[in-house]
Amino acid sequence: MDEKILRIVDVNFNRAKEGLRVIEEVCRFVLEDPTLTNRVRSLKREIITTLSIFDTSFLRRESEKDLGKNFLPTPYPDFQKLVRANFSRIEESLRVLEEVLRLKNPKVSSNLMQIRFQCYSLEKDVLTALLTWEKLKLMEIYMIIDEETAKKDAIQVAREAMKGGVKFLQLRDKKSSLSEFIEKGKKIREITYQSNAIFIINDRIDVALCVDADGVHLGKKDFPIKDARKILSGKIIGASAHSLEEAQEMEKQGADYISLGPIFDTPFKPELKPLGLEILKEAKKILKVPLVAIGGINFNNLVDVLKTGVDGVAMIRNLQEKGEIRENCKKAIELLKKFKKLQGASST
Ligand code: TZP
Ligand code: MG
Repeated sequence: MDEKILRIVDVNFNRAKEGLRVIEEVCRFVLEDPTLTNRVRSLKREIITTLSIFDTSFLRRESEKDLGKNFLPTPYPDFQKLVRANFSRIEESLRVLEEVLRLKNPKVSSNLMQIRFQCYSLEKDVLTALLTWEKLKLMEIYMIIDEETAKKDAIQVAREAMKGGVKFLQLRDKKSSLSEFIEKGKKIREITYQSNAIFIINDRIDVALCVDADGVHLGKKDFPIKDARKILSGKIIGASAHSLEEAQEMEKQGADYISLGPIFDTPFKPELKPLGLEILKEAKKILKVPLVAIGGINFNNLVDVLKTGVDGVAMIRNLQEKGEIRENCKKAIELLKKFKKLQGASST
């Protein structure tokens, strides 16, 4: 085949492989997602097999003469941008290969087109997973609104929580009618959007969809996680567990995070025996998804809970019962910051 065509094939083959390697590492080490990692690998294998008939030997490479070697790379502000840029490189390379090889080998060209389309859907899934991963990082202080505890309207509670700096908020409402639940949900969605906070609806996937929440939190008796996933594509699905076995089962069903509790006594779950702190350490060892501790967590035990290595701490009463919601939220965030600072200092 024409030397010039082979050179274009060599350059774009390499570019696609390099880009896929970057995506593979993000799926493997950042998202820690074996399914996505394997999808990236198999796409790479398909490209290699498709192009293996060409002699794109390194002997043909003339890197010194390549005009691209002096292009200045722009820095990426986050993983989303890095992943997007690398998918663009891969897709552009595949498109070049497809176009150039159409001159000589239309069969290979149309195979490459199929691969490019697979790449588009992989991109969507990796970016969705990354967005969920980024949102879940905000759950360190996870506030659950409960009007009865706050003795305030949920909208007011949400406003105060945002002023207090909370970035992860759940609306739990077992008393309102469905229409009232939706109405409150819509208003809190507006408020959380303005503060770039994550908004989760408890129990109801229909309400979560209707108000465009970031996700839903489900218990064992709620909508099954696997079925919820079919309906709520791209949304966070959290699940409650009351034992290690349940936590593992919920993870297996596809939960994005697990809340485990009650860790201490709480009037919300009088029928359940408190699990204590040790179970959190065990759960951290066996779960791959983020873990949230819940039940009876207050300013006195918060640091002990954080020391177990959990990814988030969910609270109702501690943030809403006594005095100012805004002040309570600020205090919890301050404690978390101090803890992280100390932890950072001790690990260096
Ligand atoms: N699930 C397990 S414990 C709990 C829920 C909803 C209630 C937590 O409330 P509090 O006031 O933080 O103990
Ligand atoms: Mg529930």
